[in-house]
Amino acid sequence: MSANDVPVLLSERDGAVLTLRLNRPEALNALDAGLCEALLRGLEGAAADPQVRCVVLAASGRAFCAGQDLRDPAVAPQGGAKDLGAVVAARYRPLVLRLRSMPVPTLAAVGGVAAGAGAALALLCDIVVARRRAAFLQAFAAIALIPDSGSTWVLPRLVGRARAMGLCLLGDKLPAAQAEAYGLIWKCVDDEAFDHEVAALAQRLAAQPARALARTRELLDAGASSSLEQALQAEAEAQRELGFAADFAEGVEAFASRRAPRFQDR
Ligand code: T3D
Repeated sequence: MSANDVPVLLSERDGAVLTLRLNRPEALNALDAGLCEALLRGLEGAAADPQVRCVVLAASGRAFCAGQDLRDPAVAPQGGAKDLGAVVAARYRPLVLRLRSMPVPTLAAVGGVAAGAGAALALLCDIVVARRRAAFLQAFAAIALIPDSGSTWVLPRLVGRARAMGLCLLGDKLPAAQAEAYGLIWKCVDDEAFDHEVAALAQRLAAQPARALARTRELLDAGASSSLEQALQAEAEAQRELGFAADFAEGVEAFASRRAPRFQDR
């Protein structure tokens, strides 16, 4: 809850889709301790709920998220320097690890600017769609910090070293259309089509085989830094597991019967 009893995170259910909506629009959804904690709890709840098959990360107001709340007394340098390493380890590490290991697909719906740790959280989702008016900002250099919350890991993987360096060192706002052209995000969507596109994509993801998708994420992440031999081994192990799972039988049966599959494994 915020000081005026408004929840800092809203949970909205539409069938098997859970939307977690950052809700501090007056602060451009900047992340303070309360919001980080609420988001972690929201993700943990979704991971534990067998009825949830897709999580959408969204936000209220004109921004997606302005990153760390710079007015938060835990980080604000006024009144004495703070241990930012401790803040990052306590707040962002668990959040990033939870987000990246969700048992269901994650979709970031970026409706406005995503800066600093806010950009990292969006870019760590499986699929990122952004409103045309949105932008991505590596805000760290402007305040003499390094990119954190997994940014140094995810950025070069998405766009390569040259673009990651340019984005981080220069700190220019990258408009959504260019983010799509760079391969930083899945899709830039016209403003008026955004809500419909997000809802449709979330429902599609929710109908997909969640366990196979979660394994796919794991393997793609691991494959980026493993040998071909290791990747082949990991693929064989995952395929063995999935071959014994009910969703595989359901998928093959649905294919043979020319009907839509009803996947249930997580
Ligand atoms: O600290 C640690 O533990 C390390 C962890 C770091 C993780 C990080 O995320 S570091 C990066 C922190 N974020 C930033 O540095 C971004 C700062 N904000 C901006 O660059 C701009 O505000 C935006 C590009 C996000 C939006 O620009 P614009 O022009 O649309 O809005 P604005 O006028 O700058 O901001 C509107 C209000 O939001 C304003 O408040 P006011 O004057 O109306 O009362 C502004 O101060 C406030 N605001 C914006 N960002 C933050 C913020 N308040 C607190 N924290 C913010 N990050």
